[in-house]
Amino acid sequence: MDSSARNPFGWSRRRCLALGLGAAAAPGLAAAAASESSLASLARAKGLRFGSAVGAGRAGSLTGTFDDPRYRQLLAAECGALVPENELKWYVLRPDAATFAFERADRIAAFAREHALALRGHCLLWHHPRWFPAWLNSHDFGSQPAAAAEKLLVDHITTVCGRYPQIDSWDVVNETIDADTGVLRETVLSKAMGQRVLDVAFHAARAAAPKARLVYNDYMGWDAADANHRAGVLRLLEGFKARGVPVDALGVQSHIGAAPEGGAGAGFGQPKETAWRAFLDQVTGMGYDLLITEFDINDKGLPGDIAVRDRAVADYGRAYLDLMLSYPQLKEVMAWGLVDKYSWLRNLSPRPDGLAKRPTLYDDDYQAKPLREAVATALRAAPARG
Ligand code: 9MR
Repeated sequence: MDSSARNPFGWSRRRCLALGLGAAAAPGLAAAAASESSLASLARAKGLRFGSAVGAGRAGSLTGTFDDPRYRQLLAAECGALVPENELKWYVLRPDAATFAFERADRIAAFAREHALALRGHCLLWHHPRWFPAWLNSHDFGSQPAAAAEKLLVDHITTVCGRYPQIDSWDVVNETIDADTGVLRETVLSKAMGQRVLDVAFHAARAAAPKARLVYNDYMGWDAADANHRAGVLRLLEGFKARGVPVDALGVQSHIGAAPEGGAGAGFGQPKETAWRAFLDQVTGMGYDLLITEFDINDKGLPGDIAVRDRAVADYGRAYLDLMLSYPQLKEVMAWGLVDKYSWLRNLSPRPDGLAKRPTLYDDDYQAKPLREAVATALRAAPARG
Protein backbone atom coordinates (compact mmCIF):
# COMPACT_ATOMS: atom_id res chain seq x y z
CA MET A 1 0.00 0.00 0.00
CA ASP A 2 1.21 3.48 -0.62
CA SER A 3 2.38 5.63 2.25
CA SER A 4 -0.44 8.16 1.82
CA ALA A 5 -2.82 5.45 3.04
CA ARG A 6 -0.91 4.99 6.26
CA ASN A 7 -2.48 6.11 9.52
CA PRO A 8 -0.94 8.74 11.81
CA PHE A 9 1.46 6.14 13.23
CA GLY A 10 2.71 5.25 9.77
CA TRP A 11 1.36 1.76 10.38
CA SER A 12 0.26 -0.32 7.43
CA ARG A 13 -3.38 -1.19 6.77
CA ARG A 14 -2.70 -4.75 7.91
CA ARG A 15 -1.27 -3.55 11.20
CA CYS A 16 -4.14 -1.10 11.67
CA LEU A 17 -6.63 -3.88 11.11
CA ALA A 18 -4.72 -6.12 13.47
CA LEU A 19 -5.02 -3.41 16.10
CA GLY A 20 -8.69 -3.03 15.42
CA LEU A 21 -8.25 0.43 13.89
CA GLY A 22 -9.39 2.01 10.68
CA ALA A 23 -6.51 2.73 8.29
CA ALA A 24 -6.85 6.43 9.06
CA ALA A 25 -7.35 6.00 12.76
CA ALA A 26 -8.01 9.16 14.69
CA PRO A 27 -6.58 9.83 18.13
CA GLY A 28 -8.16 8.02 21.06
CA LEU A 29 -7.10 4.44 20.66
CA ALA A 30 -8.27 2.91 23.91
CA ALA A 31 -9.90 0.14 21.93
CA ALA A 32 -6.56 -0.84 20.46
CA ALA A 33 -5.43 -2.08 23.84
CA ALA A 34 -7.89 -4.92 23.47
CA SER A 35 -6.36 -6.04 20.19
CA GLU A 36 -5.25 -9.64 20.27
CA SER A 37 -1.91 -8.86 18.69
CA SER A 38 -0.89 -6.05 21.03
CA LEU A 39 2.03 -6.88 23.28
CA ALA A 40 -0.25 -6.30 26.25
CA SER A 41 -2.64 -8.97 25.01
CA LEU A 42 0.09 -11.44 24.12
CA ALA A 43 1.51 -11.02 27.60
CA ARG A 44 -1.89 -11.22 29.28
CA ALA A 45 -2.59 -14.52 27.53
CA LYS A 46 0.40 -15.95 29.42
CA GLY A 47 -0.44 -14.44 32.80
CA LEU A 48 2.13 -11.69 32.26
CA ARG A 49 1.97 -7.95 32.02
CA PHE A 50 3.68 -5.89 29.31
CA GLY A 51 4.14 -2.16 29.49
CA SER A 52 6.50 0.76 29.15
CA ALA A 53 8.03 3.69 30.92
CA VAL A 54 6.83 7.11 29.85
CA GLY A 55 8.18 10.53 30.62
CA ALA A 56 11.48 12.06 29.81
CA GLY A 57 14.36 14.27 30.38
CA ARG A 58 16.98 14.82 33.02
CA ALA A 59 14.92 17.74 34.26
CA GLY A 60 11.99 15.42 34.71
CA SER A 61 10.02 17.33 32.10
CA LEU A 62 7.37 15.60 30.05
CA THR A 63 8.01 17.75 27.01
CA GLY A 64 8.39 15.89 23.76
CA THR A 65 7.26 12.50 24.93
CA PHE A 66 4.08 12.52 26.91
CA ASP A 67 3.09 15.66 25.04
CA ASP A 68 3.41 13.73 21.79
CA PRO A 69 -0.07 12.37 20.88
CA ARG A 70 1.39 9.73 18.57
CA TYR A 71 3.48 8.40 21.43
CA ARG A 72 0.51 8.37 23.76
CA GLN A 73 -1.50 6.47 21.17
CA LEU A 74 1.26 3.93 20.72
CA LEU A 75 1.49 3.43 24.48
CA ALA A 76 -2.26 2.88 24.70
CA ALA A 77 -2.18 0.45 21.80
CA GLU A 78 0.70 -1.74 22.99
CA CYS A 79 0.76 -1.54 26.77
CA GLY A 80 -1.11 -3.07 29.65
CA ALA A 81 0.81 -0.96 32.15
CA LEU A 82 2.80 2.27 32.36
CA VAL A 83 5.53 3.40 34.72
CA PRO A 84 6.58 7.05 35.05
CA GLU A 85 10.24 7.20 33.98
CA ASN A 86 11.25 10.01 36.34
CA GLU A 87 8.11 11.64 37.68
CA LEU A 88 7.92 9.73 40.98
CA LYS A 89 11.56 10.28 41.88
CA TRP A 90 12.35 12.44 44.90
CA TYR A 91 14.19 14.98 42.76
CA VAL A 92 10.98 15.58 40.77
CA LEU A 93 8.37 15.07 43.51
CA ARG A 94 10.10 16.84 46.38
CA PRO A 95 11.21 20.44 45.72
CA ASP A 96 11.77 20.71 49.47
CA ALA A 97 11.17 18.86 52.72
CA ALA A 98 7.63 20.16 53.10
CA THR A 99 6.27 20.00 49.55
CA PHE A 100 5.08 17.39 47.06
CA ALA A 101 4.91 18.29 43.36
CA PHE A 102 2.50 15.73 41.94
CA GLU A 103 1.47 17.45 38.70
CA ARG A 104 3.64 15.48 36.29
CA ALA A 105 2.95 12.09 37.83
CA ASP A 106 -0.74 12.99 38.05
CA ARG A 107 -0.88 13.46 34.27
CA ILE A 108 0.52 10.00 33.67
CA ALA A 109 -1.79 8.48 36.28
CA ALA A 110 -4.80 10.18 34.67
CA PHE A 111 -3.82 8.93 31.23
CA ALA A 112 -3.39 5.38 32.56
CA ARG A 113 -6.80 5.52 34.18
CA GLU A 114 -8.41 6.91 31.03
CA HIS A 115 -7.01 4.02 28.98
CA ALA A 116 -7.55 1.32 31.62
CA LEU A 117 -3.80 0.76 31.93
CA ALA A 118 -2.24 -0.51 35.12
CA LEU A 119 0.38 1.66 36.79
CA ARG A 120 3.76 0.69 38.24
CA GLY A 121 5.63 2.97 40.59
CA HIS A 122 9.32 3.84 40.24
CA CYS A 123 10.63 4.48 42.84
CA LEU A 124 10.01 5.24 46.50
CA LEU A 125 13.66 5.33 47.51
CA TRP A 126 16.48 5.55 44.97
CA HIS A 127 19.03 4.98 47.67
CA HIS A 128 21.94 6.77 46.03
CA PRO A 129 23.07 10.29 46.98
CA ARG A 130 23.46 11.25 43.33
CA TRP A 131 19.72 10.97 42.84
CA PHE A 132 18.65 12.62 46.08
CA PRO A 133 17.52 16.23 45.71
CA ALA A 134 20.25 18.66 46.79
CA TRP A 135 18.25 19.83 49.82
CA LEU A 136 18.04 16.25 51.09
CA ASN A 137 21.78 15.62 50.77
CA SER A 138 22.38 18.60 53.05
CA HIS A 139 19.31 18.22 55.25
CA ASP A 140 19.62 18.95 58.95
CA PHE A 141 17.97 16.07 60.83
CA GLY A 142 18.29 17.87 64.15
CA SER A 143 19.08 16.42 67.56
CA GLN A 144 17.34 13.07 66.97
CA PRO A 145 18.47 12.27 63.47
CA ALA A 146 17.31 8.64 63.37
CA ALA A 147 13.73 9.52 64.28
CA ALA A 148 13.67 12.56 62.00
CA ALA A 149 15.04 10.62 59.01
CA GLU A 150 12.56 7.82 59.57
CA LYS A 151 9.68 10.29 59.77
CA LEU A 152 10.72 12.00 56.55
CA LEU A 153 11.01 8.68 54.71
CA VAL A 154 7.82 7.13 56.06
CA ASP A 155 5.82 10.31 55.44
CA HIS A 156 7.12 10.37 51.86
CA ILE A 157 6.20 6.76 51.19
CA THR A 158 2.81 7.01 52.89
CA THR A 159 1.93 10.20 51.01
CA VAL A 160 3.05 8.99 47.58
CA CYS A 161 1.43 5.55 47.90
CA GLY A 162 -1.71 7.22 49.19
CA ARG A 163 -1.82 9.59 46.24
CA TYR A 164 -1.68 6.70 43.73
CA PRO A 165 -3.64 3.78 45.21
CA GLN A 166 -3.91 2.28 41.72
CA ILE A 167 -0.16 1.54 41.66
CA ASP A 168 -0.06 -2.21 42.19
CA SER A 169 3.67 -2.80 41.74
CA TRP A 170 6.24 -0.57 43.42
CA ASP A 171 10.00 -0.31 43.08
CA VAL A 172 10.36 0.44 46.76
CA VAL A 173 14.15 0.58 46.84
CA ASN A 174 16.21 1.16 43.72
CA GLU A 175 19.94 0.55 43.17
CA THR A 176 21.29 0.55 46.69
CA ILE A 177 24.12 -1.88 45.96
CA ASP A 178 27.37 -0.33 44.75
CA ALA A 179 27.92 -2.09 41.41
CA ASP A 180 31.70 -2.29 41.80
CA THR A 181 32.01 -3.44 45.39
CA GLY A 182 28.65 -5.08 46.09
CA VAL A 183 28.42 -3.05 49.29
CA LEU A 184 25.35 -1.09 50.41
CA ARG A 185 25.48 2.57 49.48
CA GLU A 186 25.52 5.25 52.18
CA THR A 187 23.24 8.28 52.05
CA VAL A 188 22.20 10.94 54.53
CA LEU A 189 19.29 8.67 55.43
CA SER A 190 21.45 5.62 56.18
CA LYS A 191 23.89 7.82 58.08
CA ALA A 192 21.03 9.10 60.23
CA MET A 193 19.18 5.82 60.81
CA GLY A 194 21.52 3.03 59.72
CA GLN A 195 20.90 0.51 56.96
CA ARG A 196 17.56 -0.33 58.51
CA VAL A 197 16.44 2.52 56.25
CA LEU A 198 15.80 -0.13 53.59
CA ASP A 199 13.65 -2.31 55.87
CA VAL A 200 11.74 0.74 57.03
CA ALA A 201 11.00 1.68 53.41
CA PHE A 202 9.51 -1.73 52.64
CA HIS A 203 7.48 -1.87 55.86
CA ALA A 204 6.12 1.62 55.16
CA ALA A 205 5.24 0.61 51.59
CA ARG A 206 3.45 -2.53 52.77
CA ALA A 207 1.43 -0.47 55.23
CA ALA A 208 0.57 2.21 52.66
CA ALA A 209 0.01 -0.12 49.68
CA PRO A 210 -0.99 -3.45 51.21
CA LYS A 211 -1.98 -5.08 47.92
CA ALA A 212 0.95 -3.90 45.81
CA ARG A 213 3.86 -6.09 44.69
CA LEU A 214 6.91 -4.67 46.47
CA VAL A 215 10.14 -4.80 44.50
CA TYR A 216 13.85 -4.32 45.03
CA ASN A 217 15.11 -3.03 41.66
CA ASP A 218 18.68 -3.09 40.33
CA TYR A 219 20.77 -3.38 37.15
CA MET A 220 23.13 -6.26 37.93
CA GLY A 221 24.15 -8.14 34.78
CA TRP A 222 25.66 -11.52 34.01
CA ASP A 223 29.24 -10.56 33.11
CA ALA A 224 32.19 -11.57 35.26
CA ALA A 225 32.59 -7.89 36.07
CA ASP A 226 29.09 -7.93 37.61
CA ALA A 227 29.91 -10.70 40.11
CA ASN A 228 30.21 -8.35 43.10
CA HIS A 229 26.99 -6.63 42.13
CA ARG A 230 25.11 -9.93 41.90
CA ALA A 231 26.58 -11.13 45.19
CA GLY A 232 25.61 -7.87 46.92
CA VAL A 233 22.03 -8.14 45.65
CA LEU A 234 21.82 -11.76 46.84
CA ARG A 235 23.10 -10.76 50.30
CA LEU A 236 20.52 -7.99 50.46
CA LEU A 237 17.67 -10.32 49.45
CA GLU A 238 18.82 -12.97 51.94
CA GLY A 239 18.83 -10.35 54.69
CA PHE A 240 15.31 -9.24 53.78
CA LYS A 241 14.12 -12.85 54.02
CA ALA A 242 15.90 -13.47 57.33
CA ARG A 243 14.40 -10.33 58.88
CA GLY A 244 10.90 -10.88 57.48
CA VAL A 245 10.98 -7.68 55.43
CA PRO A 246 8.03 -7.54 52.99
CA VAL A 247 9.80 -7.79 49.63
CA ASP A 248 7.97 -9.72 46.91
CA ALA A 249 10.20 -9.56 43.86
CA LEU A 250 13.52 -8.62 42.34
CA GLY A 251 13.27 -6.09 39.54
CA VAL A 252 15.84 -6.98 36.91
CA GLN A 253 16.23 -3.72 35.06
CA SER A 254 17.50 -5.34 31.84
CA HIS A 255 19.40 -2.49 30.24
CA ILE A 256 21.22 -5.04 28.15
CA GLY A 257 23.47 -4.66 25.17
CA ALA A 258 26.65 -3.16 24.00
CA ALA A 259 29.16 -0.67 25.23
CA PRO A 260 32.51 -1.36 23.54
CA GLU A 261 34.44 0.10 26.45
CA GLY A 262 32.27 -1.64 29.02
CA GLY A 263 29.84 0.13 31.25
CA ALA A 264 26.64 -0.84 32.94
CA GLY A 265 24.75 -3.75 31.48
CA ALA A 266 25.96 -6.95 29.94
CA GLY A 267 27.75 -6.69 26.61
CA PHE A 268 26.86 -8.42 23.37
CA GLY A 269 28.42 -11.74 22.67
CA GLN A 270 27.70 -15.01 24.33
CA PRO A 271 25.40 -14.32 27.26
CA LYS A 272 27.00 -15.77 30.39
CA GLU A 273 24.01 -18.01 30.82
CA THR A 274 25.44 -20.23 33.52
CA ALA A 275 26.28 -17.39 35.91
CA TRP A 276 23.02 -15.65 35.14
CA ARG A 277 20.85 -18.71 35.68
CA ALA A 278 22.70 -19.45 38.92
CA PHE A 279 21.85 -15.94 40.11
CA LEU A 280 18.19 -16.17 39.07
CA ASP A 281 17.93 -19.65 40.60
CA GLN A 282 19.15 -18.31 43.93
CA VAL A 283 16.75 -15.37 43.82
CA THR A 284 13.74 -17.50 42.94
CA GLY A 285 14.92 -20.22 45.36
CA MET A 286 14.45 -17.71 48.17
CA GLY A 287 10.84 -17.32 47.06
CA TYR A 288 11.11 -14.03 45.18
CA ASP A 289 9.26 -13.30 41.96
CA LEU A 290 11.10 -11.66 39.06
CA LEU A 291 10.20 -8.63 36.97
CA ILE A 292 11.85 -7.15 33.92
CA THR A 293 11.47 -3.50 34.84
CA GLU A 294 13.45 -1.42 32.32
CA PHE A 295 14.07 -3.42 29.12
CA ASP A 296 16.07 -1.82 26.33
CA ILE A 297 19.10 -2.76 24.25
CA ASN A 298 22.13 -0.53 23.85
CA ASP A 299 23.32 -1.01 20.27
CA LYS A 300 26.52 0.97 20.76
CA GLY A 301 28.80 -1.94 19.89
CA LEU A 302 26.95 -3.11 16.78
CA PRO A 303 27.66 -2.29 13.10
CA GLY A 304 26.12 0.90 11.73
CA ASP A 305 24.05 -0.72 8.98
CA ILE A 306 20.49 -0.40 10.24
CA ALA A 307 19.14 -3.70 8.93
CA VAL A 308 22.10 -5.59 10.38
CA ARG A 309 21.92 -3.69 13.65
CA ASP A 310 18.16 -4.06 14.13
CA ARG A 311 18.40 -7.79 13.37
CA ALA A 312 21.18 -8.27 15.92
CA VAL A 313 19.28 -6.29 18.55
CA ALA A 314 16.15 -8.36 17.91
CA ASP A 315 17.98 -11.69 18.09
CA TYR A 316 19.73 -10.66 21.27
CA GLY A 317 16.49 -9.47 22.84
CA ARG A 318 14.70 -12.68 21.86
CA ALA A 319 17.42 -14.85 23.41
CA TYR A 320 17.35 -12.79 26.59
CA LEU A 321 13.56 -12.82 26.88
CA ASP A 322 13.38 -16.56 26.18
CA LEU A 323 15.76 -17.15 29.06
CA MET A 324 13.93 -14.81 31.42
CA LEU A 325 10.47 -16.04 30.43
CA SER A 326 11.53 -19.62 31.12
CA TYR A 327 11.22 -18.63 34.81
CA PRO A 328 7.55 -18.94 35.79
CA GLN A 329 8.33 -16.46 38.56
CA LEU A 330 8.73 -13.70 35.95
CA LYS A 331 5.51 -11.68 36.14
CA GLU A 332 6.01 -8.39 34.33
CA VAL A 333 7.94 -7.13 31.30
CA MET A 334 8.33 -3.36 31.18
CA ALA A 335 10.17 -1.62 28.33
CA TRP A 336 12.11 1.54 29.22
CA GLY A 337 10.35 3.56 26.52
CA LEU A 338 8.90 2.36 23.23
CA VAL A 339 10.30 4.79 20.64
CA ASP A 340 14.01 5.19 19.88
CA LYS A 341 14.06 8.98 19.79
CA TYR A 342 12.76 9.20 23.37
CA SER A 343 15.17 6.67 24.84
CA TRP A 344 17.49 7.81 27.63
CA LEU A 345 20.25 6.00 25.70
CA ARG A 346 19.93 8.21 22.61
CA ASN A 347 22.27 10.92 23.81
CA LEU A 348 24.13 9.02 26.48
CA SER A 349 27.62 7.83 25.58
CA PRO A 350 27.20 8.13 21.78
CA ARG A 351 28.19 5.44 19.31
CA PRO A 352 31.74 5.87 17.94
CA ASP A 353 30.33 6.39 14.40
CA GLY A 354 27.95 9.12 15.65
CA LEU A 355 24.88 7.30 14.33
CA ALA A 356 21.69 7.52 16.40
CA LYS A 357 21.11 4.61 18.75
CA ARG A 358 18.11 2.35 18.18
CA PRO A 359 17.50 0.74 21.59
CA THR A 360 13.69 0.28 21.67
CA LEU A 361 10.87 -1.53 19.86
CA TYR A 362 9.79 1.33 17.56
CA ASP A 363 11.81 3.65 15.36
CA ASP A 364 11.62 7.44 15.27
CA ASP A 365 8.67 7.28 12.85
CA TYR A 366 6.69 4.93 15.11
CA GLN A 367 7.37 1.96 12.83
CA ALA A 368 7.70 -1.38 14.57
CA LYS A 369 11.27 -2.71 14.40
CA PRO A 370 12.40 -6.33 14.40
CA LEU A 371 12.77 -6.05 18.19
CA ARG A 372 9.01 -5.52 18.49
CA GLU A 373 8.41 -8.76 16.62
CA ALA A 374 11.04 -10.51 18.73
CA VAL A 375 9.24 -9.46 21.91
CA ALA A 376 5.91 -10.63 20.45
CA THR A 377 7.44 -13.97 19.43
CA ALA A 378 9.02 -14.46 22.85
CA LEU A 379 5.69 -13.71 24.55
CA ARG A 380 3.86 -16.14 22.24
CA ALA A 381 6.43 -18.83 23.02
CA ALA A 382 6.46 -18.19 26.77
CA PRO A 383 5.05 -20.83 29.07
CA ALA A 384 1.84 -19.66 30.73
CA ARG A 385 2.18 -18.80 34.39
CA GLY A 386 -0.32 -19.32 37.12
O1 9MR B 1 15.70 7.09 31.94
C1 9MR B 1 15.92 7.89 33.08
C2 9MR B 1 16.53 9.23 32.71
O2 9MR B 1 15.60 9.98 31.95
C3 9MR B 1 16.94 10.00 33.93
O3 9MR B 1 17.65 11.16 33.54
C4 9MR B 1 17.79 9.15 34.85
C5 9MR B 1 18.10 9.85 36.15
O4 9MR B 1 16.94 10.04 36.90
O5 9MR B 1 17.12 7.93 35.15
C6 9MR B 1 16.84 7.16 34.03
O6 9MR B 1 16.19 5.97 34.44
C7 9MR B 1 17.00 5.11 35.25
C8 9MR B 1 16.06 4.46 36.25
O7 9MR B 1 15.39 5.45 36.99
C9 9MR B 1 16.81 3.52 37.17
N1 9MR B 1 17.55 2.55 36.40
C10 9MR B 1 18.43 3.08 35.37
C11 9MR B 1 17.63 3.97 34.43
C12 9MR B 1 18.51 4.48 33.30
O8 9MR B 1 19.54 5.28 33.80
